[in-house]
Amino acid sequence: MAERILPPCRSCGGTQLRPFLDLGVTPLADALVKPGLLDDDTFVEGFFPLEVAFCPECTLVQILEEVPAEKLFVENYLYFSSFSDHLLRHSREHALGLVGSRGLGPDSLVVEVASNDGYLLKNFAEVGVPVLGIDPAPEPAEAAVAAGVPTLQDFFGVELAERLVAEGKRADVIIANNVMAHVPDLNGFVGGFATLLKDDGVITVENPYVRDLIEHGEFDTVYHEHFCYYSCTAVDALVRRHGMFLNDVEYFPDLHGGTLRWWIGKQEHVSDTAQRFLAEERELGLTGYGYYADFAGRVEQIRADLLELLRGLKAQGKTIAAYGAAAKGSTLVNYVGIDTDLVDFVVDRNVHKQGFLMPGVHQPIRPVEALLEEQPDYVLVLAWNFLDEIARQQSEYLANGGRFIVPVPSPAIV
Ligand code: JHZ
Ligand code: ZN
Repeated sequence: MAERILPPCRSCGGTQLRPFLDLGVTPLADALVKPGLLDDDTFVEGFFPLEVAFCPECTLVQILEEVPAEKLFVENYLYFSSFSDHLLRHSREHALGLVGSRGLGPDSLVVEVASNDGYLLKNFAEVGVPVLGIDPAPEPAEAAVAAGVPTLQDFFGVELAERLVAEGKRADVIIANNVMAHVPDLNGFVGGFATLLKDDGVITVENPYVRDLIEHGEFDTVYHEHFCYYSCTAVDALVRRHGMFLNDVEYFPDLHGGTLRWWIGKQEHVSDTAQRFLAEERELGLTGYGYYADFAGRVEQIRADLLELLRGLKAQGKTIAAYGAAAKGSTLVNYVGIDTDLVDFVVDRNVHKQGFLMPGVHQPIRPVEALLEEQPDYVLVLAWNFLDEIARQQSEYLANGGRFIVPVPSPAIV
């Protein structure tokens, strides 16, 4: 067999990538299907390989496939950040914290990359701090503008940063939440930060932590939008390449299954916390392939256990629905093979997703009220990261005898 040629690492360019998880071929996680399309003979749903690898040179975990960003974030992107109360609270606290600690005022500029529907920047705008959002997804970006958050509908990179600087714009604060994973050209992206940031400015980047992904079996957060899966070590190497430093780290265990916030600046003053995170990653072995080697086996076990659980319930004549037409939900149902024989429908609070079908397996997406109307015996919580928030909202469904199933870290009725 001919030797397989793998792409170079997205961060360091190294050519030694070592694959450790193969999720087969899956549809694009946010490519919800318009119902009429299934009757259209010309409709072909795209399926793409989904395989994860480790770079031994800079430690970055990444997928091998590169689906064009336009296809991911312009044509098929109905994710609206504002549908989670938890995320809105978390974002508001961060914004108000920055206004205080950085002394932001009418002469400052806060730029957010992947500003979505303005869920975060509106907090700065409310207290009179000038903001600029950047986001290529049409629907969320239009919602942001309507909410009073000036937004450039575009992808961020060095080129856009240079254009802004030429217009006299430099940022005191750059925020990039849940986007550094979404970037095919990582060095162009981080290079753009360096160009746009004032010398004494600060960047905060949030992203799910690869350590949580591995330790808690969160394989469903792997999908084509997520090119990369970060540790502090990988971020440190990446930003240093662009003359910046990872100066501090915060951890939010309950956000998106475990999220880190990295504080990055042009001057080096690395906190004890940041050093501790880096040291811990070395001790735990996140910097070597061995840490990832048994993950595929664990994922396979989750698949087998979940199928057994769902099939067992169906055999007893139980009805099952799912909660959350999340991107991660799409990976889960497609990889595990949860079709309409097992789960009848999916509910989601995001009105933009309702009426569509889940990618690949095609359950209809309905408003959350459908849970009380139909009172299915079980609800598979695809948005398990919001389990508490959802349980509070669905107290009536639960009081009526409904039960939740969570898929990870191991399938369980809760
Ligand atoms: P949610 C998102 O992934 C999008 P997804 C993105 N790709 C990313 O990188 C990660 O986050 C970090 C709905 N919902 O946020 C809203 C309710 O219906 O976990 C969403 O459709 N009721 C940028 O898509 C879905 O569930 C609720 O009460 O995997 C949750 O999707 C709540 C809280 C949410 O992420
Ligand atoms: Zn690398």
